[in-house]
Amino acid sequence: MFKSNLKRTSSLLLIGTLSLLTLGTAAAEGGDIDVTDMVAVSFWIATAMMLASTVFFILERQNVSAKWKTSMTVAALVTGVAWYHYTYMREHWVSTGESPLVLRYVDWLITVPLQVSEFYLILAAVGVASAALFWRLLGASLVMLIAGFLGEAEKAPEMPMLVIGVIAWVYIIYEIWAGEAKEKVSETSEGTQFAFKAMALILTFGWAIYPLGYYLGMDSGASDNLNILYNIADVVNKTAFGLMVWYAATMDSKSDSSEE
Ligand SMILES: *C/C=C(C)/C=C/C=C(C)/C=C/C1=C(C)CCCC1(C)C
Repeated sequence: MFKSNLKRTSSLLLIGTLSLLTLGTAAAEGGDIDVTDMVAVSFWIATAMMLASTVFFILERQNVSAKWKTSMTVAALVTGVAWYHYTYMREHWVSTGESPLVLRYVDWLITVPLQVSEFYLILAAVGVASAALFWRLLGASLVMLIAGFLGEAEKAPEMPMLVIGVIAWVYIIYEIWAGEAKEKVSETSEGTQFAFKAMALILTFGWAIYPLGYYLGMDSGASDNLNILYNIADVVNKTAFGLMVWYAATMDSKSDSSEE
């Protein structure tokens, strides 16, 4: 009892300190946005969602059983890193009206590997994933992101880069739905099975929003569509992804405590 109160107090202190440290950047200048600027509104909503999710995942970490704690930490890191970048991306959009291309890809370059690690961690903890699977997924996601960046930055032709990116993404989907983890996962806990299913669905349907945004943004001057879709996609794939992990964790944590 005392110990868990202590833990809770220390995590609240941590959050409090972090919030104070970052308030300056979070509440950036240029807070005025045009009411007709839907892209700016979507940047603001995504920023707030990322912050709220981060706080939620950190606090809820206390309520899940030990084996899920690392997964909750990684979920909080994903939304936390995204929140940090969103405060700048939002500012970039509001003050220039242009896509925050570099910031966006810097964020993805950190958060996508973190999510791949999350996927691997959950499966590796129950012995159904090999390190080789992790490296294959990481490699494919890097190919996907680098192709996307080169295309969007107009350092390489946009359409071929989209095709390369999509091939890498389809390969990831294939690994998940038909690869080595698939058969073995049915022997694991209810929570792990749920997390696996949810992640497979998110990587297939949630991730599909990104190539759509890229495609619609290829028309120069269509950066509104691209940014709104990317912002929605980030909320779905980071917040919802973390929530699925949290839900899976609570499923297992409940059955663990009733066994005691
Ligand atoms: C938190 C950020 C996430 C989960 C970002 C995911 C990004 C993608 C799935 C991007 C996919 C793309 C393709 C499939 C084709 C090429 C263009 C990209 C990079 C937008």
